[in-house]
Amino acid sequence: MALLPIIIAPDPRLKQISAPVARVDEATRRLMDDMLETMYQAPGVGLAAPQVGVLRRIIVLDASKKDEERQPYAMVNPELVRVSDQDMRSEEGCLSLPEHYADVVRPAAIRVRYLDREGEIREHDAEGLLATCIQHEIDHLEGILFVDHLSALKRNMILRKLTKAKKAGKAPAPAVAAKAM
Ligand code: GNR
Ligand code: NI
Repeated sequence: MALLPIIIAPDPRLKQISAPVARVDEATRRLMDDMLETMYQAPGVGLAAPQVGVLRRIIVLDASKKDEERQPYAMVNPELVRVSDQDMRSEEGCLSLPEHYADVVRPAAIRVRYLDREGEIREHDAEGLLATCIQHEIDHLEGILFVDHLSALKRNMILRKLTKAKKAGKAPAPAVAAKAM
């Protein structure tokens, strides 16, 4: 197991479309394990492979509460196969946009289809924080960040601050209050 460095925006790698995984093999499983370890350490509720510089369609998540048992998910080639008509607005953060938060509107409930660690096709229904995070992570695989759902004004304000922080050689602590919700 290893901790992987998380890429901070702005960075061209966060804008790329990630490629499907052809086969879930040992290397895929090792990457998923490293991503989970990195996510828990951050701490974060989810992590997408492009955030650690791997442009492959792999995401990991755990939306369990602090006092609950861990509930890790590792998904390969995830896709939304159902979304609710009803939307939900919730505050999002991103390990690649440290210290910035904003409300994003997305479908409240979803069904995701993916390959699990063994390469088996699975489907999972989610709502609440897990549904939000699955959509946020799948966005990463398309090169989309949560700020892309905001007005240009709000988006540019956040991106300008991150650019300044990078120029100042500052790597802000990626604190996303993962389990505070
Ligand atoms: O840790 C995270 N918390 C979070 C909170 C609300 C909505 C989405 C997220 S995902 C984020 C981790 C991350 O950046 N994943 O890509
Ligand atoms: Ni993110």
